[in-house]
Amino acid sequence: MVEEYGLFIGGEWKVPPGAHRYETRNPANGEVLGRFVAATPQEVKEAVSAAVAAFPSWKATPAPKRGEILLEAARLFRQEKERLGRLVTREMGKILAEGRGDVQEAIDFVEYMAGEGRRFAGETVPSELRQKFCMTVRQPKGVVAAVTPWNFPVAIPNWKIAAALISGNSVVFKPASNTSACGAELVRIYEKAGLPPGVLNLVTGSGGTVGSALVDDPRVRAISFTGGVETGREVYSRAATHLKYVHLELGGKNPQIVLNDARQELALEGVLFGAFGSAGQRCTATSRLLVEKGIYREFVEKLRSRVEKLRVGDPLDPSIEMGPVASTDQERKILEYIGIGEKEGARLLTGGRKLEGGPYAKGHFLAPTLFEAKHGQRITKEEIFGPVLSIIPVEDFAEAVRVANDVEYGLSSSIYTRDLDRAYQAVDQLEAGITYVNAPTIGAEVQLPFGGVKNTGNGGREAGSAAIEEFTEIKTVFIDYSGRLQKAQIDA
Ligand code: UN1
Repeated sequence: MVEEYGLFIGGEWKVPPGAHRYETRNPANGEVLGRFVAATPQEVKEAVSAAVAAFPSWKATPAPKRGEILLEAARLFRQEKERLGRLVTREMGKILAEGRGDVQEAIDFVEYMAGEGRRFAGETVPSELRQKFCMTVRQPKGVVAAVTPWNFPVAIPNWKIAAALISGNSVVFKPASNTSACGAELVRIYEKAGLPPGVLNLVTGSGGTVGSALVDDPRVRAISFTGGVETGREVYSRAATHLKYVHLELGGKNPQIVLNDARQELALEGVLFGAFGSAGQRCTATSRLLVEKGIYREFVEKLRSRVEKLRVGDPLDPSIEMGPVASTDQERKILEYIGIGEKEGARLLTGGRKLEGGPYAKGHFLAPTLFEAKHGQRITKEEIFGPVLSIIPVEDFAEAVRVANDVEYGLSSSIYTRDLDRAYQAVDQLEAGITYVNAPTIGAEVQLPFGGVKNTGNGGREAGSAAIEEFTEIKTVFIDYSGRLQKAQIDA
């Protein structure tokens, strides 16, 4: 039975008469998972109106009380972890352990934000005048739009929604269209947790229609967007007309550096997990491996033999290590990049093709792919977002850093070495928002800021201590209890 979902506007699930419908499908076997409303610009306006109406009373709700609702949502996410984890796997194809991990990341973050309801700190500083008190308080921005990707269909929406809600904003949420069931189920949890009507609204449909309507509606004061760099640029420039706050989390081309003195086995496990976890469909995925020449041949040979043994197949099967890629579009784009790699003369070490027949017949399965590439070839510079790793030999640490930095993105990065000096030098020199030492490029934890430099974004961070900054304005407050007019900056 295929579940039918409506839009969630002002606390009610609605299927507008004559609504145009679309479906999501399991990328492993084509099974239809849900039917959704392709919202019209008019319906997006209604959702924004509901959020506008709900805002004052949500803003006035004490932050600890908002936190109680979040804590209840976290409890429900925990209770539903298995069901939602399976849904993540069925709707976007990452293996079940990672589907559960996606939900766990949401639980971690929602709990963390619930606690923020009792902190939500400002600052107090002295005044230059007598009997005058100075402080800052945090206030919500207003109506915010959360526009989210399909690769973490439960975790990433929660990074945005939970942080926006604890800060007192009302939210209009647009999930990626191919993971709309995860989006809708997540909204049901907030509804069940007792969120007042209109505080969180769901509009499903395409970025072109629904996303655009949100970006262009002047009542939406902030947009938090995770997705591709081209869309990000368009969101940013269109929102600029209204001087909206825009948070962007875009691509990555994340390197793992392996120096001669690295623990090789550890570095091997790291790159396997970083490059082929979620079939390489993470912004943080390892897409370049830079190996120092002393161990290059040996390391690459070991890696090739490990990659050839990776078990690809039904992501619900616990023995499987890599599932399908998420959609027809993904499959097409990744195969296109594999073609580009071959044409540009990169050496295909393994993979490089679609898996067909038998258990693969109805799904978007690709063989995990290794290229020996030269820095500068397109596959070493552009984001592929799939199970394709470019391996690049480097002379030494200095060249590794130079190559690592010579791309337009700067999200995550990793170095494997036992040399403490080198490790710290990497922390200093790698142009990335995140650097791991002796750990893969993936696996960020929610209590730390997440984001990147260069074309990965526009300077913001989400999660961690940055989460509240993303969704609040600072109000500066002066309280003069002297009973006379005191003049700052004016000589007495
Ligand atoms: C993303 O790929 O967009 O660090 C987010 C990680 C995860 C989050 C990734 N915790 O890989």
